[in-house]
Amino acid sequence: LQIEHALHGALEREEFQLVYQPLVNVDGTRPPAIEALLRWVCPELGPCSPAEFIPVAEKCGEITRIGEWVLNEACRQAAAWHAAGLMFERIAVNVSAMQLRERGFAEQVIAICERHRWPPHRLELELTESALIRDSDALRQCFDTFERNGVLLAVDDFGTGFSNLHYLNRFPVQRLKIDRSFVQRMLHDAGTAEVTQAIVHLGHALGMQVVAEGVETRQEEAMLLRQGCDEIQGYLYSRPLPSRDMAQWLRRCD
Ligand code: G
Ligand code: G
Ligand code: MN
Ligand code: NA
Repeated sequence: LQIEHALHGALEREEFQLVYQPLVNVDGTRPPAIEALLRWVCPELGPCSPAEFIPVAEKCGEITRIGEWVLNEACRQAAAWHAAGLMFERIAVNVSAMQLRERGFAEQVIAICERHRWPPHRLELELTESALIRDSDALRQCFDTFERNGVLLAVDDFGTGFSNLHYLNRFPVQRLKIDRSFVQRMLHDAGTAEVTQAIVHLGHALGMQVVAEGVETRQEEAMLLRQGCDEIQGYLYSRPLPSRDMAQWLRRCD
């Protein structure tokens, strides 16, 4: 209730900010991608994680406006970086299952791309598995619009939910992101390493790329590379950074 109260009007008071974290392409043939992550410093409650306030925003309906702000701000920033000559392959934005179910969501996404002249094929939406457990005409239409326009889809935190593998194959998903809990355990637990290897094989069998998130050490990176992972994300390369620091990181990387 405290969070719900504090969320009300937080957008107007400009309390939200995006930070950015790179996803590094393993073979170095493509520039990195960038994921936008939402941050909220509430004047009363202090810093509040999206893991805490997104579920509240979903329940009270604020997610619609907050999600639109995130998409708009991420595309605005991405277009500004590209205009400044910074190289990166795509911008990834987290989208909640509830946003996906809103009427006209796909059209809103395309309109935001057009507003900032950001190519839709350079925008990736990160969905959780909960968005993919059911099929419906509305969801199908939404995904059709994304596919027609080239908007990319990734499944975030893969392995922690209950994906319907049938839908995973039918929906136009280009990428799986192995949840960081697997990465944290894989060096110490042979069973977990087999799970990450199986996810890489599954993704590749479905024609998808596979990303490992939460990679913190060279040893984790080495094992993931041996397993055939396509992209690596984690503190090993960079923590999530404010936009100016992200721009610097991209310049150094060039
Ligand atoms: O960045 P951090 O580790 O605090 O993120 C915690 C969780 O919040 C992660 O699951 C992440 O995917 C989610 N998250 C971060 N930013 C956004 C956002 O803009 N929208 C949604 N729906 N989830 C987000
Ligand atoms: O669910 P999602 O993958 O969107 O969550 C991303 C969150 O994971 C971000 O909030 C970010 O702060 C966190 N994160 C990113 N890289 C690492 C990492 O290497 N280690 C840990 N512990 N957390 C990470
Ligand atoms: Mn994510
Ligand atoms: Na994740």
